[in-house]
Amino acid sequence: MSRLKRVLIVLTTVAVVVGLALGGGALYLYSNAKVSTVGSTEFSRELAVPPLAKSTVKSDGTRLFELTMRAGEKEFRARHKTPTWGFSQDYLGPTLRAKRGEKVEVKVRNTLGEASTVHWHGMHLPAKMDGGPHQMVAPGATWKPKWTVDQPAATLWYHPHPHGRTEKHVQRGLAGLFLLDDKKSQALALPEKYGVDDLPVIVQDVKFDGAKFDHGHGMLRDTGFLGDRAMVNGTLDPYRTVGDELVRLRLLNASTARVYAFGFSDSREFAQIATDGGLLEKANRLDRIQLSPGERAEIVVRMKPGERTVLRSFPQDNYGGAWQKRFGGGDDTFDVLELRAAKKLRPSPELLGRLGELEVPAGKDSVRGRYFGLLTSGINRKPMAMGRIDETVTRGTAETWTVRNEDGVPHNFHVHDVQFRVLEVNGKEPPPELRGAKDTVFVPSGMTVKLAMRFDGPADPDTPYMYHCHLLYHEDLGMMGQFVVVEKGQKAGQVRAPHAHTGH
Ligand SMILES: [Cu+2]
Repeated sequence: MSRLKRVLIVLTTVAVVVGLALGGGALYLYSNAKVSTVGSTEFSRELAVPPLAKSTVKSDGTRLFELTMRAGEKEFRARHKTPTWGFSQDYLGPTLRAKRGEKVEVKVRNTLGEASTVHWHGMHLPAKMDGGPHQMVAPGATWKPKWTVDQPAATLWYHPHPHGRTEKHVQRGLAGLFLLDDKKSQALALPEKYGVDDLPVIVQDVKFDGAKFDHGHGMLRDTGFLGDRAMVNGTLDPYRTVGDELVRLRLLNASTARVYAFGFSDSREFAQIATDGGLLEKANRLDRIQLSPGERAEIVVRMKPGERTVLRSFPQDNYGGAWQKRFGGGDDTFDVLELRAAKKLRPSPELLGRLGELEVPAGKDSVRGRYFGLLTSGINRKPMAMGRIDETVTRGTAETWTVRNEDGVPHNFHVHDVQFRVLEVNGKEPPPELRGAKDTVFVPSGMTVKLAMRFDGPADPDTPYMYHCHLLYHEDLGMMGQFVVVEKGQKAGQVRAPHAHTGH
């Protein structure tokens, strides 16, 4: 045998062995990346319901809330004390609640060892009050944003938004609900007894390493952190006993990267009554609803006396190719919350007729269009820069924004200050579950959505609002841009370097 031949045989053998090892490794990672908690969830703890935040009314009628960002610890599992962060409690925060037309003020105190912010997700409010990365609250400082609630009844939420640190701050437990009511919503015959037949369902996926949270991303997880079990309102393996025929669930995907497709274990139908920004015009009958991080949906489910059903998240078919689907969590199944109906149920009125009126523009009065190409490396190929204003919009005008996922990875798109209408998904009319006011929309690989929104101000050329991917790892990497609202003819101003509020 010639020397060359021997060398070739050795090289080929090495290549085959390395190839098999890599292939085997990839196969091992692939098969281990799928998670299902069906059958292993015990539903052994009663679902906690976040308390309603106490408030006081000042002499000028302003409703004043107080939130303290603080460190704590919580026994999610017996005898394991997990270090956490929360708003005025160990983990998560109380539910703030206000009415349309009300003036609200929130005293936000930061007792953490590092600066953070509180963003009012879904709220229409002045840019200085938005709680984005330009409204940092230094350790020991207090920030007092105030605004007038001027939008329809909705399930909104609040969470930190420090540039580059949002994933960590939310994962440690900083999140809470902000419910809005209005006269029309209060006149409807919907389940509305908070914590009784109207349940907040804040869904997060978590992973533990001993007593601590494990926030590691794991191999090949391009979307960010994915946990191996679901938690609701800070309760693991939760069940809730309900005493009414109709139960309203206010679903919030407060996870940092995981997308859920909610439905019930027996595939029963439910009625969707609201999207991110409030009530739909009429209820949708569905058996699944997909929510990406930051999105909300209110659903109403009918219960029979004595029965049990499980809110489950099912595998998803629009989650990209086999690889993306597997490593992005699209093949996973989670048992989320067991509902246990009492032996006797209070009768609930039927859901009939019109629910809400959409206040989002229909696209016909849009004065201009803009394009946003989503790539993990940046929106329109520009990573976020705190000192750069990307877009300038005119107060009082409507626009149509086209958002396209140009990536192989799933993303979503969230716009601050406004609610938008989804005009089109891939050139077609959107599915019924997206035909409401939205502030966050899932945009899987290759998808294009057209969104219509109106910028009602107030104008502030120097303080930007954000638009970004709400998969928080992506947001932290720089999948974010800034826009200002200006008066007609006015130019964007200078964005000041971020500074932390130190006032008291
Ligand atoms: Cu993204």
